[in-house]
Amino acid sequence: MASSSSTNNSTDNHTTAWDKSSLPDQIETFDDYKRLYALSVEDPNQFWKMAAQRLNWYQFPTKIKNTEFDHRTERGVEIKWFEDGLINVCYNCIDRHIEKDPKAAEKTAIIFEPDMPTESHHHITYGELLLSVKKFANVLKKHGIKKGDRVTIYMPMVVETCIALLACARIGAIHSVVFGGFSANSVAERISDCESSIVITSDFGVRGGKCIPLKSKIDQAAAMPQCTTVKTVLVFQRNYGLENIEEPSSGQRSSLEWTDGRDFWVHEELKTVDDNCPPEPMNAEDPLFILYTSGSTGKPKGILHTTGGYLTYASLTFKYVFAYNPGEVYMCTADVGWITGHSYVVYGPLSNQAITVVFEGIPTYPDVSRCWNIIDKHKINIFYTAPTAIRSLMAHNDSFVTRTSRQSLRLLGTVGEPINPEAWRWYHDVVGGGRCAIVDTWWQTETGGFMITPIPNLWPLEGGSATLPFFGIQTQIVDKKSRLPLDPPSKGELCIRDSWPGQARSLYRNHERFVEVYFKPYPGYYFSGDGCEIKENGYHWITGRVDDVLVISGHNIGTAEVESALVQHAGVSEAAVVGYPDAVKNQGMYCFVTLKDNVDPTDELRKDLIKTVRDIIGAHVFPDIIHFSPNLPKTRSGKIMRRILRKIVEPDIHNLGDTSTLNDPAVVDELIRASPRAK
Ligand code: 6R9
Repeated sequence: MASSSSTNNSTDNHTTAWDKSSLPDQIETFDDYKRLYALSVEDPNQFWKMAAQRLNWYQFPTKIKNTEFDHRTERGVEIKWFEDGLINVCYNCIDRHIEKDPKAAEKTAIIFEPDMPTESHHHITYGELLLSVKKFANVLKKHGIKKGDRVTIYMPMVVETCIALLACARIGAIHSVVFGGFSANSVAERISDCESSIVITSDFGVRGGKCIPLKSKIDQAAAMPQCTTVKTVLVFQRNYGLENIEEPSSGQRSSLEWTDGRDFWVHEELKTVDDNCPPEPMNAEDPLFILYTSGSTGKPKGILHTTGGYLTYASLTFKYVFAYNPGEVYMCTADVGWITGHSYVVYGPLSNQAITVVFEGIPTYPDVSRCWNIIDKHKINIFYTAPTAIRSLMAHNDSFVTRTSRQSLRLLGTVGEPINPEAWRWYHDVVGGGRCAIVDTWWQTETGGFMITPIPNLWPLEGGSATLPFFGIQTQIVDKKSRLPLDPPSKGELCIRDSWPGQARSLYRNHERFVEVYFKPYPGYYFSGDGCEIKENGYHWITGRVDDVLVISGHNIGTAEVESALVQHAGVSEAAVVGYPDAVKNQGMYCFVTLKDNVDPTDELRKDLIKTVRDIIGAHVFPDIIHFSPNLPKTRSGKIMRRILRKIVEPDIHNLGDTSTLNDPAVVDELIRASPRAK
């Protein structure tokens, strides 16, 4: 196995001070940040060459950056990083740690925390992970999978899922993970879009005390007319201690349907292969994975990430933003079905030889202390989750948190949505005991890794602001009306001026749509689809998706701002605000509000909430309708689906669009029944 070349040995220097030819181990001061940031935008070739040196290449690239953002040029939008480099992602996540120090084989890579706290957890060492990955990669090979083939992965949050990703990366197959909550129909759509011949799944998953059938969904998906490519289904067995699990229907577990010649148990297949599986040297621009995200309309978008740039970026952002120290225990609650799981459960942590926790369950099972108990149980130092989880946990008595110790915590993080200042404060004061910084990381499936984020303890935090851009990221606010770039301080739509290595290269087999969605809106820029305000001090405040701005009586009102005001009221747990057409004011403001436990939905409270919003934002802001609802429609990754709420209040309830990503579709019917406008 080739390892570091002589120009590529910076990993050995990490204990020494920054010598300007390699990146420092950690960013220690604001001055260091400023100096390196300046270098990263003035000389991206030098900066990203140093970042790439943190990895081990078979052939270190001679070309670093080769990108074009302007679709009007002859070349058109094209993004290439490290294009003549050869590298393997799996090798960088496992083998190289052991080759550098054989003792690493005995060190923990993954801690598995099962859904049921009483079921035993286990530690998987780097040595064990390597063996499992090699063997599973050989199972894939045995079934004909080779470099460039697409592999659909439909799995629960278990270690085997990480093994499946890494095994694909090892042999150069392109994985497409589909979150285990998606319907058979959605899986079928995603399988057929990328034409996978193989699906990796599990007999079932376990989540929140319930058994979730996965294999049977694949049976259904594979039987659908649009799904014609599946030749092989590899089935993991969720076969450890499973008393007290609620089955979806009687006998589900015992009566798995089986198609001979297509379906194979992984544990049986593993007995037939050896453990010799050298990693495949991949070109830096060979695809690593496809991950589907829902677009605002139509078919899901198959976001395509490639090998060298993605890993360089996921690895460096993980190291610096979590200021990760060897031996620390890190936990991210995201599912591997989302980009956060790809970059910050698997690839970012493992490429840094971190200890990463894989949590099978949910934060509210068996009770709302679960996350804090896990932190104590595994002595977690870094905890990364989503604002929606924080808000739902915050709605309960603080004693669920304070009865745990949480002394091991050093750093907290959030991702997925703007965090309202109240939730930020609670997370900081109650969960972190006031001791831990919070990294509010703004990024997207398309960006591969963190884009705007604090680096801990280098500059003051302001709850609700993702603060400053990461190295190499040049943010640009543009004005929606004039289409012109605005100098800060400014408020408008958030674009990025130049490429970074972690950026998606295209949509799978649909470059045209990629250019259409991300590059045509503001020629020469990557358009994020988010609104943002950059204040005097340079801090970035993400205001939510730009389609979430209301124009009421000539005033632009960010729905996120109103939501943040509503949740400052002591009785409110969560709020979602959307507009509806109004002949007089252009739009009216409709607020869906979830109250905390034991708070009554009275008219008195309605008035009080309107007053709260006007007090906080201004008298020009007036919630027209306040609709109390115990639940809001959410995606399975916890984002409120405002698109559906807009349809309910418009009202246009017969065109709700794609609802396949909803966590609980019944919520929508309930809202329609109770809405004064959905008649
Ligand atoms: C990583 C991830 C991307 C969208 C993004 C934005 C929202 C993510 C955020 C945030 C405010 C943050 N978002 N992080 N908004 N502050 N720290 O979530 O990827 O699922 O593709 O969603 O999420 O609206 O555009 P993805």
